[in-house]
Amino acid sequence: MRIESIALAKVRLRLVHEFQTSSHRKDHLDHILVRLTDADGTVGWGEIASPSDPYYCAETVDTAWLVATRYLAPSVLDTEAATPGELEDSWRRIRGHEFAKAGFSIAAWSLWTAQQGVPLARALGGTREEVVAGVSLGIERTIDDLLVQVQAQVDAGYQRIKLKIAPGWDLDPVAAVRSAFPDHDVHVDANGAYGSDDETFSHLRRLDDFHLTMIEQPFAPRDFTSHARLQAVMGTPVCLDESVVTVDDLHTMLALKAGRIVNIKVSRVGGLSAARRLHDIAQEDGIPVWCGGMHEFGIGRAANVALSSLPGFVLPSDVSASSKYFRRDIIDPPITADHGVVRVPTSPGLGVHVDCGWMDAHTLESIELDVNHPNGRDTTPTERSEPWQ
Ligand code: OSB
Ligand code: MG
Repeated sequence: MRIESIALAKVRLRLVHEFQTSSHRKDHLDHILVRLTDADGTVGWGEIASPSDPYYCAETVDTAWLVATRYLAPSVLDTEAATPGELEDSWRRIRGHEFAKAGFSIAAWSLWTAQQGVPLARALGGTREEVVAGVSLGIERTIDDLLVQVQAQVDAGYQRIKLKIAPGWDLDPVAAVRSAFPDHDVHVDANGAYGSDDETFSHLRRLDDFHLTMIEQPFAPRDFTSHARLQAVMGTPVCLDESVVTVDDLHTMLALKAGRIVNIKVSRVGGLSAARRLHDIAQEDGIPVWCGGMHEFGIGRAANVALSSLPGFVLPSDVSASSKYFRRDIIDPPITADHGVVRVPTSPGLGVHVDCGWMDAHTLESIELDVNHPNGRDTTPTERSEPWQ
């Protein structure tokens, strides 16, 4: 492939239900969609699913836009590559900015697999025809509100429920959900909100009573040693999310026994090749993995579904149906789940169709770069209907 043009669009979709983690609350998402076009006209779509604010990781939508327009797009423009990995090599010297890179990586894989006529999942080494999805539920104002949310998702067919926790919102909501849903697969995610003092350790150990599948990222991203200390005294498996960005991080986790499960997020690790590498290492070490999400629109979601079809993804992934998040997704048809199970697309490439009209109607800003406009030209739609629907 030789990339002839690159289009970037910052697109806003409102969430059907606002979402609160240990750090903040949000009711909409601004993701950057990446469209790479090859010299032969083949198109590949990707998604930069960075949060707007630097609370989950250091990146934001604004840093991603800067890095995408100033560094990533110029590095792929007019570059010849035989495989997605070769295109990813063109930005190897850029440090960090994994979310921005992931958007380009997904687009490169989408384009290449479309060109080869193979489904993305198969090209990645996926072996499953369907993947089991779980839902991730935010912190609610009251425990009753949370129980309503859990009931709605259980009614929708999901078998695995992940609950966000934070100091002050942990044992009581978890006890309430466990007693209402004694047989469901329940796990908790703290997004690094806890301090690592002795009192917190004894407090978190009490979660062992609720036979949770795992506790995800209780401590700060770089704090591998506290995760190792907690895992040594806790029966519930510790799962790392924010801590594992690179292959070295995974080796550190394994060497220190800082957890027993890994959440692999395409965005957090810088793309599909990196995600697959982490999967391969975890599989060699017998560590179960699952695919985490960032409330992706249909493009990023399709990439997550493809990744989740790899054999080491043995736990339910955060790849629930589009309808859990958006009234209408930017892909048509949207991603659906049947009893919490999502089918892996079998058509070539990403296997989803982007609804460009709906996307344009929600585009806040867009730019296109090609050999005649290497610095980009503004393509922001002038007639935007209602970016808030
Ligand atoms: O920690 O997995 C996380 C969303 C935003 C930031 C961090 C996380 C999440 C989720 C949502 O849990 C997962 C999803 O449904 O996409
Ligand atoms: Mg998490």
